[in-house]
Amino acid sequence: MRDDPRPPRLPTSPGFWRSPLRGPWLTSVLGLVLLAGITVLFVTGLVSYAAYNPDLSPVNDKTPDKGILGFYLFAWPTNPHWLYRLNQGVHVTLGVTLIPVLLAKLWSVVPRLFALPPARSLAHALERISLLLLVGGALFEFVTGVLNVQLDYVFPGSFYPLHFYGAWVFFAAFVAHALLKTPTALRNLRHLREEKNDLVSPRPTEPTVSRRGALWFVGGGSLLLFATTVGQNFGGALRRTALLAPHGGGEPGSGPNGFQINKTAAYAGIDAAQTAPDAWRLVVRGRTGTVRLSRAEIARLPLYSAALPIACVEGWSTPDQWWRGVRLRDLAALVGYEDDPPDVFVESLQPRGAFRKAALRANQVADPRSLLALYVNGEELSPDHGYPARIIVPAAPGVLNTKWVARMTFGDL
Ligand SMILES: Nc1nc2c(c(=O)[nH]1)N[C@H]1C(S)=C(S)[C@@H](COP(=O)(O)O)O[C@H]1N2
Ligand SMILES: [Mo]
Repeated sequence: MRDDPRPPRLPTSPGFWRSPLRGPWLTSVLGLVLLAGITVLFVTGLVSYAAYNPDLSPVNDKTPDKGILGFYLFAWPTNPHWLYRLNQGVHVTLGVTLIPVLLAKLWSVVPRLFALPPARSLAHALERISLLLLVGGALFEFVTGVLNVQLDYVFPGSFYPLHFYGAWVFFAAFVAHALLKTPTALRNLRHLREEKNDLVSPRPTEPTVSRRGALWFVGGGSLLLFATTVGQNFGGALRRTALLAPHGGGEPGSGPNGFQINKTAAYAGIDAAQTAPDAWRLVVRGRTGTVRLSRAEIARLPLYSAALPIACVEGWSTPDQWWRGVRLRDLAALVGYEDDPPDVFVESLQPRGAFRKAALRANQVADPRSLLALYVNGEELSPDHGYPARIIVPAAPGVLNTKWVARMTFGDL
């Protein structure tokens, strides 16, 4: 190895970057993994947004100014009942798993980010601007996503618009980048001999690990993140392996109500005096007027059971729980919608907070498994799971399963 008496000290100089691992092969392998992975993240992300039924009512829409970006929205189905659970589990678990690959990919091209001159031509300038959007967008999406899953959110403003608009900006740059680079990446993998390009250091240090070794290291990091995250999609002992997914609120404890809790009753500001049998009344409004029901009166209506999961946007979900309560469509019939259940607007006792109310679409109301549940797994709902009554709808995101329900307005959203 030649020893330069005056080693370059600025990152804009190619000789500053000395790892012998950098080169087209490593960058291409990582790039192709991200091409597949990020495409899945983008699609599951858009699907996840559609699952809120944002075009149904402003209360469901966390991104009201989306305009044309909502072009693809559709009425969210109720089948299969684990649809949102699967979609969001894939979105969050895959996102977390790809973090090491993203970091390794950025590391592998970092000399290029510093290269001078900043632009050799108009085309080159455009390419570099798109790279800035690509790198900035990727970091932004991963950081906002991880913060939403891991922490009580710390960004100014709501997570949803930031993550949603960020996704579109990022994905536009990503498509441009993938169109430009995929042919080269595939070519680089087919040629066994390393081609020289600007990623290969002109004065490499002695290698301490092979390129394949580096790839195993990145893959090992991904596997570790996967193994410590994926358990949040399951119940029981598997849940406890989800060391990296602490979110989801209070300790659920054991027994019939011993499954994941998002916001506890105390956190949501639910006062036990409001939910006491002589204080609480369910108000149901519709075509023929208003009906008020005590919990005992609801319990005397025909009750049905449905095995359905809770699946949160944060990526955790529970196995199917056994809910028992009145069918939403039977409640609709009480206020004048005998054969044509309409949309419903559900409000909870909760005084503030983004999820204290939600709208459900007619197809969700009509599904015979959609319940206003009083019981879970054979026991009264616990306060934290929504006592006196909560909504549970097949395939819907957790957000739409309103707890501590106070009022339901059918039709006329
Ligand atoms: N009133 C009210 N209902 C709510 C919420 C809330 O904050 N307030 N959180 C929702 C969210 S985001 C989820 S994931 C589920 C969680 O239900 P669980 O705590 O019974 O598991 O409740 C939903 N219902
Ligand atoms: Mo949630």
